[in-house]
Formats: sequence, C-alpha cells, structure tokens
Amino acid sequence: MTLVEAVSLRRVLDSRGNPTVEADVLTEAGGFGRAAAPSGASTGEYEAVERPPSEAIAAARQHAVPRLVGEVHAGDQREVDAALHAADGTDDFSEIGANSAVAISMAAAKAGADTIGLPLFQHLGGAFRGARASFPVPLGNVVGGGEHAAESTAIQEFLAAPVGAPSVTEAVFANAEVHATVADVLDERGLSAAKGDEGAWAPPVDDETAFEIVDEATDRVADARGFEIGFGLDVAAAELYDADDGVYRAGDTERTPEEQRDWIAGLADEYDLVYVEDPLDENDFEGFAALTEQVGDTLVCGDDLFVTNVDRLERGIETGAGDSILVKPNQIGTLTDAFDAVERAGRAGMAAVVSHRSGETEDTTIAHLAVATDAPFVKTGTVGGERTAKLNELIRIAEDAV
Ligand code: 2PG
Ligand code: MG
Repeated sequence: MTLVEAVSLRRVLDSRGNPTVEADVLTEAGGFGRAAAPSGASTGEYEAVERPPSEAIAAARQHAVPRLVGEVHAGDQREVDAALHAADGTDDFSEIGANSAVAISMAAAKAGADTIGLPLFQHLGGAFRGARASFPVPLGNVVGGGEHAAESTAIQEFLAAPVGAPSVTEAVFANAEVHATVADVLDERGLSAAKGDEGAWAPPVDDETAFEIVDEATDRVADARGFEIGFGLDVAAAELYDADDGVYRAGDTERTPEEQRDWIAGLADEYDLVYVEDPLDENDFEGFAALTEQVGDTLVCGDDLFVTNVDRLERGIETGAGDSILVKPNQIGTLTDAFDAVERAGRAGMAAVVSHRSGETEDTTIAHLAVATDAPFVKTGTVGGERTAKLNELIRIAEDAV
C-alpha cells in the first residue's frame, strides 16, 4: 500500500453557488483522487459540523494534512479516517469541519482506488464488504418544497421509485421521464412551476394536490414503460415541527404528533408509498417506532433522525424506530463512519439508503458508495448536472460490472 504524498484543499462552487471544500489527494505511487463536500439545507440537528469553507480549509491544513502526508496509506480507509478524527479531536468534526473531513476522506478513497487501478465501487466494496454488482433503485425527486423551494409543498420531496425497472439505466431514464411528465400534468392544470434546489418542480400547490400530480405522472410513465413505478416521500418533518407548541405545521394545517402519524399512515396506504423519509420530528424515536409498525411494507427511513450516526442508529434499533437509515457521508464526516452505519443497519435487518445533499457538486462518490454497500435505493435527484453526474456514473458502473 502506498503512502499519501500530498493533500491540497481549495474552495469550489456547489450547485447553489455557495463555496464548498474540494480536496485532492496524491499517493507516492502516483494515484490521484479528487472529491468535494456537499451541503444540506434541511440539516439535522445532530449532524457533524460544517464550518465555513475557508475556516475548514485553514483548520484542515493546520491539523489534518500533517497527520496524513507521509503518515497514512491512501488504500487503508480506516487509517485515513482515524487520522482525520485524531487531527480533529472533537466528536463532531467542529475543529477541521465535516466538510474538509469528508472531502479528504472521499478523495483518499479515490486515490487508493486509482493507485491499484480499481473502480471506486470495487475498492470500497472490497475493503468493506466484498465487491458487489447489484444496483440500487434511484429515488428521483420530481416535486418538492419545504426548505428546498419557497411557495411550494410543505413536504420536501416527492420521489419517483421505479421499483419494477429491469435495470438501473432504465430506472434512471424512467425518473427523468416522470420529471418531464410532471411538467405536462402541471401544464394541463394551468400551473407553472419553478425548480427547487435539487431540480424538482416546485409548483404553487399544497401537499394533497402534489400527491395527485405525482400519482398521475408515475402512472402514465409506468404504463408507457411497462414496469412498476411507485413513489415515496421525504417529509423532512423536523422542519415542520414546532417543539414549543408540539404541532406540525403544513400550510394552514396543524397536526399533533399522533395526527401526523395517522396522516402519513393513511397516505402510505392510499398511494402505496414505497418509502417515507423523516415523517416525524428528529427527536421522536417512539413516534417512528409506532409508525413503522403501522405502515407495514412502506420503508420508514431516518435521515435527520439518525444523521448517519451509529449511536443514534443504536437507539433506533433498540426502540424499533424505522426500518431504514439514510446514509450521507458528510453528515458524519468520513466514509469509514458511513460504512459503519451501513454495517450496523445491515446487522439489525435495516436497509441503508445512500443519499446526496440539496447542495451538491459534480462529485460521484455516492454512486460508488451505493453500489459498494449494496443499497436498495440511492437518492440523488433526477435532472441537473450535479444530479446527473451521479446517475450517469451509475449507468457507467452498471456497464463495467456486467
Ligand atoms: C434530505 C436532503 C437531500 P438536505 O433531506 O434528505 O435530499 O436534503 O441536503 O437539504 O438535507
Ligand atoms: Mg431528508
């Protein structure tokens, strides 16, 4: 294995036009990796800390780079990530910033893969679970509001889920067609729509109307393509919850936690939802547990609830809160921590779904991570360059893997 020879850090643009951290890692054997940190808008309260990029870069140059260069092997992800933790010295990356940490962690993985001439998904899969060649179903955000778009739905994301697609490539194209068909349905209803942060349509409609529109669009595309396309949600309910009043607010509607649960359970039943993420507040483990029982087949996924954190996941496993965890490397700061969450979830019989953030770059690491971990779903948008970067990478990986 080859030592890290150089690490460089810079500020680059993310998809919202904000600065973010990009890292380059070079190994002594000439391997090279580059990766950039994404950034959330509806961030969980318990996520690792993202620092302003200039501060994160300065702190990482001071504390992390000296512990990496000539000290750790790029191909040994646990060694790299342990050095990042040691350099940081806190339990939430508040010193070097989770944005610097995750950019370096992912760039080192790519440099490790490049050094031995393996595709990243195989390098990651081999290092952690054995190379895999099965493919996640892409969850395609086609209508959304919440923190991702003003003047639209309270629910953050309506996600097309082409569960019957014969291949990942067919699934990717089906999601793009659902996105286009939503535009047709909106047009037929005399509605125009802007796009939210992830490229989903953000029409000026309430949640109920959005359900009708997405249901119609997925049905039309499923009929045309001849395979099943369901849909799911990211409610991002922590953003709707008023802890002082103990209610969820969506437009003019207020719901108690029990009413919120029953509402979601009713929707899961009515629309046969494949997947529901963050249906309740990020502190409501008991509510998640009750809902998981209530909905049966619908996957109940914790994003802000678990924040890719094994300790929070452990609490979820004990209480039966959810049957799925959303995995976002930047929520926890390193690929090793993300893999640990995937492994812990797997041992508890929970699904691990890999996800992008609303603020993204052209980085494709999560496409490889989803394949390496055998994720049942990957959430990475539908259209827009920073989203298609991952989707197109999935198409390429599928070609490589046959
Ligand atoms: C989410 C994500 C990605 P954000 O809530 O799942 O869709 O949004 O990155 O803003 O947290
Ligand atoms: Mg979410």
